[in-house]
Amino acid sequence: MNANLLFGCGLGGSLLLAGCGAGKADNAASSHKPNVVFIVADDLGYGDLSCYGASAIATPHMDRLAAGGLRFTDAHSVAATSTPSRYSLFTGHYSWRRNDTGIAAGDAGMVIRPEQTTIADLFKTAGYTTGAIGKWHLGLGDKVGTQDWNGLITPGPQDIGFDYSYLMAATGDRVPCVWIENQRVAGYDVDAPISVSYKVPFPGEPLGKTHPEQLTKLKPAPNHGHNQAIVNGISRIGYMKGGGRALWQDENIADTITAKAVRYIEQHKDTAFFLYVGTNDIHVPRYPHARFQGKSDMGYRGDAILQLDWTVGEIMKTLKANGLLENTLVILTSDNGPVVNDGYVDQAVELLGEHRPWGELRGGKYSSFEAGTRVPFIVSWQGIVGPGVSGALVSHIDLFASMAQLTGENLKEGIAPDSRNQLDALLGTDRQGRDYVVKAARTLSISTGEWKYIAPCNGTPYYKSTRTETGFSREEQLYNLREDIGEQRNLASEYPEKVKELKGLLEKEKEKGCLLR
Ligand code: NG6
Ligand code: CA
Repeated sequence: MNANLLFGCGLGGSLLLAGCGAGKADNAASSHKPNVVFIVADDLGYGDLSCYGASAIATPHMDRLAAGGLRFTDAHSVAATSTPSRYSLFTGHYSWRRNDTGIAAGDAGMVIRPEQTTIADLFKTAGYTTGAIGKWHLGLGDKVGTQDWNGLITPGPQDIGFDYSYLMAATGDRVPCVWIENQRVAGYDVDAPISVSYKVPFPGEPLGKTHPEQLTKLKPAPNHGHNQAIVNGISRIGYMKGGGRALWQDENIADTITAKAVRYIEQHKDTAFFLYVGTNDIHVPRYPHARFQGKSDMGYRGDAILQLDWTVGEIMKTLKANGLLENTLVILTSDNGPVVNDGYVDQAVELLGEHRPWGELRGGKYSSFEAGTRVPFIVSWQGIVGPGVSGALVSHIDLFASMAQLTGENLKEGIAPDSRNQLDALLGTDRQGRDYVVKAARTLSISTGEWKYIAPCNGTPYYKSTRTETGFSREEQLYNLREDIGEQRNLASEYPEKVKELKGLLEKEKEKGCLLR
């Protein structure tokens, strides 16, 4: 079949309008289906980019992406922390329907089970080659604590649709602190076999709490944990022994992820590819490369934003250099909202100044208030999308079904059950998007463009350690986001009908299962 027909004008709705309707079908035409790149930043806040209003920091590369593409103002991750957020993005299944999708330990078994169909499987079925690079945080291996870090770790990304993977198992602040390439430790050091435990320390191994003098790069913040295994002068969550030459250097993490992503693009430029890049920036421990240290006025948190911006710039530069911009859909977003102090003494709080990582929103990472899940979201596809700003209500949950539409695949019953095709919203021809989005923290919330309801729960309203307003309350909460984007006035008692309506929608969603812990 003529690919130009399929992907220039033949897809009906979306591309017909976006591509051919705009008279730019030729730009979309290529010998194969459009490449797709998801860049998922970590803990990047709604207000952390200059294109989203930040003035204390400049993010020129991400701004350029936004200026040439579509910048969304009402886009949501499914959850306010990483594991459940990424789980939903990859599976099109609400993480809160399961009780085992909470923040994964570094030795967690793979949260997405091999029998599940992921967005990577979808792309593979559509003839793509698929890659996952960077932060994973979805567990590896079968069951917690059973991985052999010295051999093949299985099941893994290959069992859920990724042909290639180069990953950190969990987070920068969790052991094991090694890269895992195609389910084996990259650069494995035979002289330093690896053991990992989240239960007991290894005798003789230095810990943050017992050997603070070895914390040459970052110290854990009081009352935040992060005082266990010391790797590379930084103490982590969890215990680890060995690794030797395979251990990562935190200052090189962004360079490594960027280099791997660049190489992936270069190697696959002649075939349709789907690439997921999970950046480590701007999660803790923030320890950017010397090139970025001190380059913002905000300490390492700001420097990490600049480093992230550079990563995005390098990826875009590579697409451009290989002539791929007109045949590649790029989505840049964040897994959850921002946090300033998340466990290390890095002066993020002291040097924040006027910068508001959450923009005009309330709350942050972990929170049911908007900043927990309303995230930066930029769609770029030269000649097809934008430029512009879209207020359409969109959610990561819909990426799966939207990519099915993009690639011309039908989703079988039961696959990505919570995902809906919103390709037109992603490409900008529909400026409405969803009727409502459901977001998870300790409790669920639901918002239409205008109204927001937060279900009552018994969580604490304020996390002292991270200084987060959680939005958790035993009372029902209703906010009018059009008039009160900062969620200051609870209108639940004034608008009981609205509460009933939103609660009803939420209850209906929950009928298909809710095991939120
Ligand atoms: C928390 C960690 C936090 C961060 C988070 C996961 C403590 C006290 N805090 O448990 O530092 O690692 O988990 O963040 O341990 S996420 O963005 O990957 O979900
Ligand atoms: Ca995160």
